[in-house]
Amino acid sequence: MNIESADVIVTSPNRNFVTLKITTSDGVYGLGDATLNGRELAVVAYLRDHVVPLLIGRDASRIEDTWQFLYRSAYWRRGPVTMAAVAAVDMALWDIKGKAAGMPVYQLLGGASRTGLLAYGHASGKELPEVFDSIRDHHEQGYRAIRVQTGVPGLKSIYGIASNATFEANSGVRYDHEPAQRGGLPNEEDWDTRSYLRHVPTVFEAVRNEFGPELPLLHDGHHRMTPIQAAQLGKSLEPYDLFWLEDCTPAENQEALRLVRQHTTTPLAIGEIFNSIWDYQLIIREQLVDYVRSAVTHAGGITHLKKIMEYASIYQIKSGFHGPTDISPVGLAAQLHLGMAIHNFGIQEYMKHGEKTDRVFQQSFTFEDGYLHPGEKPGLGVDLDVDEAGTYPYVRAYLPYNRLADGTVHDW
Ligand code: KDG
Ligand code: MG
Repeated sequence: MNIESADVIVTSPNRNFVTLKITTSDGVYGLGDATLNGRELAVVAYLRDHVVPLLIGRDASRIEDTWQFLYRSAYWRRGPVTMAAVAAVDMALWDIKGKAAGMPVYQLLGGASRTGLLAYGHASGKELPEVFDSIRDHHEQGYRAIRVQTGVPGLKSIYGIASNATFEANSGVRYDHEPAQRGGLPNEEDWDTRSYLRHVPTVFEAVRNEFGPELPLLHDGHHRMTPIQAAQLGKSLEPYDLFWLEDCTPAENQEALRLVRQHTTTPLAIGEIFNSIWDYQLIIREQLVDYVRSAVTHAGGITHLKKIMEYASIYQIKSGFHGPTDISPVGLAAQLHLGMAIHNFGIQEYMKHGEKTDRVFQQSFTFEDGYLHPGEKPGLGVDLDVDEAGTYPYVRAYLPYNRLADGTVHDW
């Protein structure tokens, strides 16, 4: 089972995806997701120019060894580009191992620890009535846990609100929030933390009054607060019993969370922009968070995220893997297999892809009654139609950024 070829496939059905396809000498192939939203071609170059030549002729069954070789032999470690590239190789090799064994990957990871994976969807709206409609709509789609993002009075456009502009830019496909704008340059959005801190608790109060105490509700702060502001928000949201408050501060300062923790019992989730276990070293050891947000795609693949989750399990910290539309169906499937197998699964973010994406990637995972399941196909259970993929060429897309009223660039 030596690796005979490795191809990088870039496709853009509504949004950009980067997929690695590894084929072995016995004709088995595996897929890995390497999509890094807004910086996709950096990973393509890293894979094509630096990683693919190292793969040819290697034994495809040696997953751990290949991971260690790619991580250590580069000398330059970590970083989103490197770790997305390593992740894609890792996923593809797990896919191959599953196909060779005739088993879904979750069986190779230890078998099912549960019957399905609780998923949360994204409800949003500029004003309260739209927020309510969006929550109802998600209920009807079967979601049993819902993230709520709201507009803020005085701010034109902010993270997390599905807008008509995004809808049009994505050729009329309703993504519940796809922030990357296709073509052109990054959108500038505006931000005011004090207005946000005043407004958000009023929305959660209204949502609880309308939908009752049972529904698990989540909220994403998207790295925009200082530690003391995050502490204030966590405290003011306590009466509304959030499932979690996500990315309340810029995640690279792990110690900031000590201060947040001292002041609030609102559960915290962090890590969608982390890419290695080292980013979690302090926050897991000091139990500063409750949920690990990394995606298989951005944190070195199944092999590495499994290690992060084993470390987290010592402290009763659970998973809440990142699953927006910029994780391809291959990346999503990989984390569903991992989520099935680990004991400390918490919840899975799930935004549905558009129809075109579903035609490019044939999926066998299912979403029923609020629960995801990776399916029973050998490997990861996702296939890629290369011809269909070829009909959607890459379109440059950028994530937006924020400025404050005085023009200062702010975290988005
Ligand atoms: O590419 C950026 C998105 O993945 C991110 O903005 C989505 O924060 C996000 C989430 O929680 O899904
Ligand atoms: Mg987030």
